[in-house]
Amino acid sequence: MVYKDKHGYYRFKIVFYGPSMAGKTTMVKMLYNKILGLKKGRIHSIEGTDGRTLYFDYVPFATKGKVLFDVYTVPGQRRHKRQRKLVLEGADAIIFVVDSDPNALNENIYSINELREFLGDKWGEIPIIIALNKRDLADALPETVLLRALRLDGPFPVFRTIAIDGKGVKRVFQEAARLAMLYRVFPDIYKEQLADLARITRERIGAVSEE
Ligand SMILES: Nc1nc2c(ncn2[C@@H]2O[C@H](COP(=O)(O)OP(=O)(O)OP(=O)(O)O)[C@@H](O)[C@H]2O)c(=O)[nH]1
Ligand SMILES: [Mg+2]
Repeated sequence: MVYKDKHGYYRFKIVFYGPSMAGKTTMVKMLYNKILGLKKGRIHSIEGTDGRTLYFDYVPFATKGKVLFDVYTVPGQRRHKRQRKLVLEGADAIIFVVDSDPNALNENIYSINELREFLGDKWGEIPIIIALNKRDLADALPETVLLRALRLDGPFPVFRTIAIDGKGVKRVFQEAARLAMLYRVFPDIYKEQLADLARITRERIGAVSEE
């Protein structure tokens, strides 16, 4: 939930969600090290010896205009379900990171279904930005195959990313930041945009348009 902190910053929470090994931590580290021209606090990462996230990553990014984004990643391994629910609490926008590796298809489906379950009524209301990651893989699954398999025929902006090179990561974050602010501060404008987003995604998936 957006709130004003004691330093006068409006704070928005953005959560990277998705299966283990999809590239969530890589994206946040890229944003932190290379991409964003924003002020940033210290990055916190709690990982196991295999580099997988155990609890969460967290880093705050601040704009000059007194807006601060609290950015988190969830731990993707199935056994950390409870932790994911905690990290998701109060999110203003979610970036769902899809692993384009064909071997990860089942994990992608498991993860998006879990997110649907956690969000309940908020599914399709809270901004969800889709990052199709690992587009550098020679055998990356086609975009339409992924979007259909994950049943992502809703108001979701879709981006292709290569997190290890930082490709597309900034655009994903900017869209999440923009939609988080619209969603919380200008809900009427946000609702209008949702309808447009849904239409664009339907077209991308190749479904028959209702218009
Ligand atoms: N080829 C390729 N590998 C990537 C890409 N993004 C991330 N990886 C690799 O995928 C592995 C997992 O990345 P992480 O960022 O740790 O994955 P995660 O989603 O945070 O995983 P959990 O913390 O377990 O939830 C690492 O070896 C990354 O280098 C990409 O775009 N292309
Ligand atoms: Mg991680």
